[in-house]
Amino acid sequence: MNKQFKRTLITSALPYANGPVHIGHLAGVYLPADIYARYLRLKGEEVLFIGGSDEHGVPIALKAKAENVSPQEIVDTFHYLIKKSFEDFGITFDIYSRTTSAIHYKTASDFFKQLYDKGKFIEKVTEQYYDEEARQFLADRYITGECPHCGNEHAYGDQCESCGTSLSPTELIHPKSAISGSIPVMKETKHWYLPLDQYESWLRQWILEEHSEWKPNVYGQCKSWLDMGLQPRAVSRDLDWGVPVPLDNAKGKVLYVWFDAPIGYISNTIEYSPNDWEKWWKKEDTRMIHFIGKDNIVFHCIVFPVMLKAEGSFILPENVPANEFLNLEGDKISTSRNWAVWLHEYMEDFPGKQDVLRYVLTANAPETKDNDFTWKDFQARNNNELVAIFGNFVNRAIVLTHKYFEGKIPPCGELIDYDRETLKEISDTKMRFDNYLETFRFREALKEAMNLARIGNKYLADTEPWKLIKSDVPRTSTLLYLSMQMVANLAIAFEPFLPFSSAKIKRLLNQPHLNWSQLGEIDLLPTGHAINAPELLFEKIEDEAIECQIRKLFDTKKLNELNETK
Ligand code: B3M
Ligand code: ZN
Repeated sequence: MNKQFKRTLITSALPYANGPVHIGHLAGVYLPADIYARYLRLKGEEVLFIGGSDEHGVPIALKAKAENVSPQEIVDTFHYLIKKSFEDFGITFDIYSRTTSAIHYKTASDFFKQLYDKGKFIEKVTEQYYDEEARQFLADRYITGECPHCGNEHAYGDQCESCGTSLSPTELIHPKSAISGSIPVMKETKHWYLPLDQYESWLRQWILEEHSEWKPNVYGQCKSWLDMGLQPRAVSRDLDWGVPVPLDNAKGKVLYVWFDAPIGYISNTIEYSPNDWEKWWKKEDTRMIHFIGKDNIVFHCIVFPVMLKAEGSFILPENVPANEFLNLEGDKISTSRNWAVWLHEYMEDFPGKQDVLRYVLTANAPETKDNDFTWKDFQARNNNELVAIFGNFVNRAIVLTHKYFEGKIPPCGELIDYDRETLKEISDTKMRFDNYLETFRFREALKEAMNLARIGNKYLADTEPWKLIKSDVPRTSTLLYLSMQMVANLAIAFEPFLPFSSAKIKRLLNQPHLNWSQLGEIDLLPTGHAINAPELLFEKIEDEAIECQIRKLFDTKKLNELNETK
């Protein structure tokens, strides 16, 4: 299907506001979404990039109980911390809002009500654990007990974190309420279910037939869900934290967090643009793209589309380029075990070096398989690639232009074969570049951008203008003319990936107006144009700084081991 789209709605998973964000979030979701948004904007396309905090769900309610504060206090703390981290790293959301906003409550309840009125839900009464002391039903996470598989005595009703098995609360041996510590009893409760099974054949057609271009990891996961057969899913919970179920007989019931959270994309669009939000959600010529991590695939490819389809007036996602996971120094990133590089801590330890992390995380993004972040690799990529190639080339070209031509772009003489070959390499790179960006292959795209810097670096190393200046000024002039055009090209090519560095190059070039369509051109800076004094783009990261980070992780590991043996 070759649809013509007029605008692109980019959504990125709403992080739970119960902890800060780390490199795994950035690499898996927010950097790719931001690169894509920046790329489309640079091409002059109409884009809306939606972000926000997911502030409901049992873990948040539990954390609040444990810390003896209200859930609202928890989400307030983390919402602002997360928002700040995204700003620091240059993630260009058009809006970053939250699911505790009044507009979200209204949008989510209206959505539920719509489906309810249209008869899209089924009602079911089931038996669930109930805490008679606390007088409330217990969400799976609120029940702890012994894992039937490994004997861990602190397993949760939905999962044993020790052996990783998914559980249902009735499988726990000696179940206990996490609220009062009492032994829960079974009691009847009514909930509303979305009958996913009724949408199975439609989903098969829509995903498996019409979207075979989705990434293999996404397509494969959808196929296996569909092949296993879908079941009705409850969209409500017995809980006191969340959007209340908007029905008369539903006291103490809220919308299931995975029902309200994706509606957050809609609420945030309404908040951003109350008068014409519908064009983003209801027009066939809008292309919606969901950026998420692999654990969210079923919700974005199956559950949310079924909700949208059942409502009937909304568009469906055109693509869901989900990523795999990023590990840290060989281990799974874990918030509870503090095994992470937190973005706000990185900002303290490496001020001004956001682009270095953006670079490393994109170069090593878990696009097709899980990947590993190591501090040694971080250092090597900074020192050997950003400093030695990209930074070195830009700096040399600017320094030499100052030294030999008083900081003005010199005239371009006749080109020789070597120049033409170099320019050909640049245009070949550009051809591949756009294709990679269009198809969400950002690692490859970044490699091509870096390749442009390599071409420039090699051009100067091969032609040695610092020697030639003594014997051949006109040839030196041509070399530096072309080199400076390459520098301008780098400012364009790197802008989606390393926006801070790109802005700096533009400042050094004294040329704020460079746009995407000019990529590959060699008359971006006219002869006689004055540039600014050189400044380094990147600096070497010393062993000491890296060792310090590794030590910090080592200490965390020791502490975790100590806690685990207790
Ligand atoms: N908060 C899960 C997560 O952060 C969830 C995403 C919601 S997207 C609508 O992995
Ligand atoms: Zn277990």
